[in-house]
Amino acid sequence: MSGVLRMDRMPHIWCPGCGIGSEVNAFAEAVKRSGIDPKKLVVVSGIGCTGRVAGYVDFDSIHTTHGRAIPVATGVKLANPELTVVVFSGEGDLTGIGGNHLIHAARRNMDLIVICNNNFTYGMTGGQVTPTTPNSAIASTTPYGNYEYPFSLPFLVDAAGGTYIARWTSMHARNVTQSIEEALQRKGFSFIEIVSPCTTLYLRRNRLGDGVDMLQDYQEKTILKHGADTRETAIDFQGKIVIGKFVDKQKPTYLEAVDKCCVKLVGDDYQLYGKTIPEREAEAKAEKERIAARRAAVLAEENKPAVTKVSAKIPVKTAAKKVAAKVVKKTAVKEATPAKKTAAKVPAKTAKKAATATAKKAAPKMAVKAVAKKAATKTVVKAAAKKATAKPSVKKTRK
Ligand SMILES: Cc1ncc(C[n+]2csc(CCOP(=O)(O)OP(=O)(O)O)c2C)c(N)n1
Ligand code: SF4
Ligand SMILES: [Mg+2]
Repeated sequence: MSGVLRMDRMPHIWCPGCGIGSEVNAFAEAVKRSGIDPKKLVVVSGIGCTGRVAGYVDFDSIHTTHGRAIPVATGVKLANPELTVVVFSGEGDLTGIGGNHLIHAARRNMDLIVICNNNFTYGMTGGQVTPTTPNSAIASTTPYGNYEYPFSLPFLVDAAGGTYIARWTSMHARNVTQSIEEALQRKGFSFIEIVSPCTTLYLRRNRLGDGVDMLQDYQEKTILKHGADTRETAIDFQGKIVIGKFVDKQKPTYLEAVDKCCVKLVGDDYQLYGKTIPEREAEAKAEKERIAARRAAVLAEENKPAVTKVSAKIPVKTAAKKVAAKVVKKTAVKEATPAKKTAAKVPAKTAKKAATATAKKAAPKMAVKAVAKKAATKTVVKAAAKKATAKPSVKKTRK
């Protein structure tokens, strides 16, 4: 995950079994696979446990005030339309205090990707009821059970005008990655809800077990239904959870609508940030091609077969040692044979010197040296052979 997450900030603050970690992992994977230039990606979070995501990603990011992630992200996008802007926040932040911003960004088809961690509770502040807490569920503020009717987020965002809407649980890591990858490639308002366990507050207070119990529960209770009518995606307490990609449609984004209106007023001379529409379109096309090339490279790397030859992995030093051991395994006499061939070429004086030096050392070592240097004389060979056969054994050398 290095290059995507700030590993120097680990360990993170999330509780064991909390779903946020898996979601961040899936997000990191999606970014890596998408081919998006990390320098052109911005992550914005509000306040809450999920809001901490902005602090862990290795991109430009903003940890903004409670409920204000979407307006801040909108500002970033309008200031520099070349950026890909992702909002990663909790359902309390996005649909409670920030609910107004959510529906208006969806209505405008603002070019944003909103990843909403829905754990049915205000995790960071102690487990209060939120706009998605299922009816009858217990929260710190509804100790006798929630008597309100919750939002179904896909239905809310669909009604408001969102153009890409999907829902998964934190157990569906691969689907989450695919959805985020898809959203990163498209224009307009994308909303991805991820139902996730808040083990410490929601699960414990409702006696639903731990994180693993909830993953099992998700496995049993989820119904995959791509293209489902969002009116049928409500979640009852411990009831079925409809998951899938519900909406994927095209309509002009906010910036495209602004362009269209301004061209009508100003004519073809209209410029945004000093660039005409054809200039911006050409730049966008070139960037798209760069993204496609990077994505193809990442996918090709993923499909590359792993290096299987063990020998290729052996570090040079180890390989050398192995060769040496092989040489030593044979007796010194045997090893001396190739040396014999070169013996005649070496002057007698050198031979005497070498013989004295090598005789002091252990025979196996000497044998290795002899082969490597190919410089032993007949005398050396004889001396080495004598010593090697007489004393040191292979066993001793292995020690
Ligand atoms: C203006 C304001 N009101 C209230 C708070 C307190 N507060 C901080 S986080 C939070 C709830 C966050 O819940 P959610 O967005 O669901 O995130 P989670 O912790 O569940 O991931 C609240 C109410 C605040 N920080 N600022
Ligand atoms: S309090 Fe809940 S949401 Fe927050 S980190 Fe812990 S389990 Fe996750
Ligand atoms: Mg929450």
